[in-house]
Amino acid sequence: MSTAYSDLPVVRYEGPRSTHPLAYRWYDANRVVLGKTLAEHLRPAVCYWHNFCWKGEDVFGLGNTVFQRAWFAESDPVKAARMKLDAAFDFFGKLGLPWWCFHDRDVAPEGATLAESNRILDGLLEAAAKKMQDGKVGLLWGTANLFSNGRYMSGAATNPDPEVFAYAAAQVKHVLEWTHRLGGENYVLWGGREGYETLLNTDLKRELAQYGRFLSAVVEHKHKIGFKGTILIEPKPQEPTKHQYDYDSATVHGFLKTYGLENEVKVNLEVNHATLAGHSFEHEVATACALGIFGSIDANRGDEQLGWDTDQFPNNHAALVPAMLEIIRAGGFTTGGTNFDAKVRRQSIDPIDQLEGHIGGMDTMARAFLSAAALYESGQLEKAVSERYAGWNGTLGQQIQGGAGLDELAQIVHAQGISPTPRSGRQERLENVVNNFV
Ligand code: XLS
Ligand code: NI
Ligand code: NI
Repeated sequence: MSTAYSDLPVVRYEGPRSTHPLAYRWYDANRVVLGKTLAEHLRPAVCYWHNFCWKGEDVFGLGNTVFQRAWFAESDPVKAARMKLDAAFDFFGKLGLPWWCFHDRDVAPEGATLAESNRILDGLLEAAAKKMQDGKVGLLWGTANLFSNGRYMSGAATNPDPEVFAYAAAQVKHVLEWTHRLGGENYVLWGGREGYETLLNTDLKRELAQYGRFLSAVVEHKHKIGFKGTILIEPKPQEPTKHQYDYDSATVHGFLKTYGLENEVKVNLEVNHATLAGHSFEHEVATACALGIFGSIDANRGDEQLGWDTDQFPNNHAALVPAMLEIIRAGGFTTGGTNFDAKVRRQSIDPIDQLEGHIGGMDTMARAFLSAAALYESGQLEKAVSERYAGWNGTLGQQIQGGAGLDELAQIVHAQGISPTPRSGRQERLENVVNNFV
């Protein structure tokens, strides 16, 4: 069977000096660092939607397919979905990356009813299961598309109409069960339309409660079917809604606490979603790690001049070193991984462009990881940080952590004549240390 990707070579690691455009220069999958291979540390995944579903359209070119792929030209939607599936697995094989991710509606077209949609999806995912039998590609996560169809225009779980809530629940049940069957490591919920356009027509309190109920139902069902993977929420502050409820790591954590789900659900953090929320990516990772909800990442980048989710491939490893360091400090991924939620630009119309986008993205993530691992192993930052907080291991620090109150602390200050002396944070020195490793 020939696909859009058949003529492309299998990508191999050739090292930093290679000038071959279709070789990895930094991603040496089997290289062992910090006790594990790079493939095990990064757990890279190729996403279905940007690669095989997006036709290169933009809002000024709606209905104008610029990517010529056989499955876009096929008029029978189920046949087209089969061709797309063959092409997808061909592409995964060329990259040699170990994981993939999908939305239900990426893989299969919608039918007239949910029952029909499920039947079509079953056929396609049975075929995907067969392709996965050789064990070369596993499912990092599955998810249900609860944002494209018009029924979800006012949200899925947070819709004012309970029928939409129920429909979304039924859709998630099916995809969660399939994710389980395909051995998925995680199940993702990105609440693209779980938010509001205007408060004038919105009962925010009610919508949050609906969302809490929905998420609890997902967790209950996960346990009912014995799914051992992690349920992940993917925070994003806005787009498509003006305000999205899953704004960032801290907001999601507060939400999970409210519904008693903080030990059940973690976050899938996307680089450019962090930027859109006004944070750095490392801030989002560090916050999630500190709050115990770090799960997985969606690797991509935005554009400094554009305030939306441009989903470009990461290409600046230095910018990602601080986030990688946070991931390493927190002990790395467990069920999570690095999903390339990234696409080529509209003018990059050839299949080879997609291959090169992933090669660059993979090398960027690998190089960032290697730099962060070396930085971590040098111990220089860890030493500086532990020295900075050393006082907390002393008597006073212990007293405070032991619950000393205002009276007791006031007494100590007066009795010991405490008068703190400010100390430099040494930011420039530490920035110079980081620069020695990028
Ligand atoms: C959109 C999101 C989406 C999720 C999966 O901005 O990144 O692609 O990753 O629904
Ligand atoms: Ni995104
Ligand atoms: Ni994403």
